[in-house]
Amino acid sequence: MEFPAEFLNALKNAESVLFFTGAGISAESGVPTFRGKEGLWKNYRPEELATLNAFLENPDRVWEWYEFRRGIVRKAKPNAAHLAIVEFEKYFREVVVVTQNVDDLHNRAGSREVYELHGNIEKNFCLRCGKRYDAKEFNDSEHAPHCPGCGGLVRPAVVWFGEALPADVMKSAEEAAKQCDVCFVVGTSAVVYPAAYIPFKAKSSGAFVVEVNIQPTEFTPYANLSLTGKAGEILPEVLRKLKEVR
Ligand code: BV8
Ligand code: ZN
Repeated sequence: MEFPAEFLNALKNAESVLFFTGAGISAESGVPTFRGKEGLWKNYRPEELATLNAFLENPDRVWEWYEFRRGIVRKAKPNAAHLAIVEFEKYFREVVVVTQNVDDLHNRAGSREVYELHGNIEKNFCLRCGKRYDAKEFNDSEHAPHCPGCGGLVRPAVVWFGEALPADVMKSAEEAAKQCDVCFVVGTSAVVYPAAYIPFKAKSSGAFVVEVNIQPTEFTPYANLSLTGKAGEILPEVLRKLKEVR
């Protein structure tokens, strides 16, 4: 695969690289995307399940859907794209991952600096006292569990529609976007806000922004370069080229 000189120069001179990732980076691990034809949402519209109201209205239905997704995620393994990002850490002072995914695959791949803007499906917390619990503490309960401490309802520690993103995580992500020299936008339809502001923040701070996707997205017109193809094929290709230029 050939890459334009401008991109190779940006990689050659970069100190800090940011990877902004969405569900598409986990597609090759067998984790369905959200809005693709085989999307997780296929029987439901996202707003129907990934909201606090939906959970309060029918805790067991939403809990069951997250248990179904945890089953998929636990069987999944980090793929060549996640692993290539870890390899990048050998070649740059700083490699930061800002992900919208809740599937824990960047952590499991071994990335050192990961900001999970939408939380993590392996974590829960009590709605009443806020106590945090690992998903494994309520393994296979098909009912939304109650907090052993106070009896409150326990929910997945993910950011639902209409909920604020964790302010500290968003702040670190924005900081990373401002600092980075190259920003990869990988496997995201770039329609969910405020997360989708991150690549724009990188761009407006002067980063060279490269999109990696199997098809054009809302962000494509703003990218310096769009690499069309699967993340699991393209990122290892970029890494191979990187070894020649760094
Ligand atoms: C909020 C966690 C207010 C749960 C998720 C403007 C500003 C602020 C908010 C809004 C706004 N406009 C609208 C809103 C509201 C809303 C929103 O953005 N709606 C959208 C749908 C229009 N935003 C919110 O509600 C946010 N909160 O605004 O709160 C507030 C503020 C202050 C105080 C109080 C309240 C919260 C949004 C977070 C929702 N939670 N997930 C869970 O996972 O169950 S969102 C969900 O979408 C996932 O996190 C997912 O990651 C994310 C984005 O989707 P993508 O990752 O992009 O996945 P998608 O399937 O769409 O695309 C996959 C892509 O991969 C495709 O492009 C495909 O081509 C590509 N692909 C496929 N295979 C491959 C590939 N690419 C490469 N290789 C492959 N092999
Ligand atoms: Zn509690």
